[in-house]
Amino acid sequence: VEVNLEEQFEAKVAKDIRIEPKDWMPDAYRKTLIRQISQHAHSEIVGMLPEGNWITRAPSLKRKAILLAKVQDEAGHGLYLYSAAETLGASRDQMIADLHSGKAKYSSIFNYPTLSWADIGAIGWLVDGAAIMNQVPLCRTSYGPYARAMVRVCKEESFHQRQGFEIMMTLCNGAPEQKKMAQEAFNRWWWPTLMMFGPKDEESPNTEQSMRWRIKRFTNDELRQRFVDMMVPQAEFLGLTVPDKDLKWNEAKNGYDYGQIDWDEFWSVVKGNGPCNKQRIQTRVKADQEGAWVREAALAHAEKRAQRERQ
Ligand code: FAQ
Repeated sequence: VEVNLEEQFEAKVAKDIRIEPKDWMPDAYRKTLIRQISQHAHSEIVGMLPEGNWITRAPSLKRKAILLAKVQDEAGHGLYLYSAAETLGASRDQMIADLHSGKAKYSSIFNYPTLSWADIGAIGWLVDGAAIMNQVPLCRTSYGPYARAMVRVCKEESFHQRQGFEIMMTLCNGAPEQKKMAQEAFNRWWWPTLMMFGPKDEESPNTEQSMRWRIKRFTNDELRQRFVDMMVPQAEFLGLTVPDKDLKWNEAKNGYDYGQIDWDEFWSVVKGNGPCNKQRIQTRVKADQEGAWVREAALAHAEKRAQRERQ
């Protein structure tokens, strides 16, 4: 029976028929999805922190309202993604406990500090740009609830990227000091953004199987290359210099060659030793502790209402 189920599963995946929560699936497929979706959820939640740092310091009321809306969208994305992971049998309490204990991974990018307002522009433009590049193909991922969550997430990410690009435009068309701020933020975020796509294909243990299961639709290096090719003209349009002396158009491959990524830095950040890892986790743990009374009160209230209805 098992063999038959496995064959049916493979056939569905091959035909691009979505796998749904109650369908049979191999344990390893379930496990890898829980891993990827929970990491993605944690990234959205931790991803609120670098930008949250600037909400009270945004340069105008309008900028503040826009940033507040963007950060709230990220909270929403985290919640859809935790729900998608729950459909696979993962417990939300366990996922959050794993984040807080340092056991669970989340995107390396959110362990870098936001030093100036231009970093908020750079995050929207580059980090959300990379997120879209990675997530648009995930709208066609083989697991139904994840694919459907990605559709809405991508719409919101497109708005986020435009707001980031618009901040960069304003700075680049402003005073020389503003242009300088934009270039410095670009210099800080460019390389860490390239690392978001994950290790090189030959060093990515999960890619091959995830491609076979159509969880991933492109490899890490394919998406990274597309991202570089998309961003270079945008940087030129802004009048900014890509901080990579090895960047060069390659006619033969119809794309840019780019310099060496510092993989030691990447793994050091992934292992918890980036500039802000400890602070990020501490902030989440503190928020969890300080919010405990709200969860208890909500549960007590729900219980009281249920009791009243039973009477
Ligand atoms: N950081 O074998 P692979 C956002 C880990 S966007 C940390 O290649 P895989 C929106 C990887 O988990 C950011 N760890 O793994 C936003 C694996 O570890 P494991 C989130 C990384 O899964 C914008 C190991 O290295 N987006 O949040 C990273 O096939 C602005 C080996 O790697 C997603 O999560 C990294 N950068 O490919 C929010 C998208 N890269 O578990 C706020 C969905 C790799 O074996 C503000 N995820 N690792 O111990 C994916 O597409 C994939 O999971 C990849 C990694 C491509 C990230």
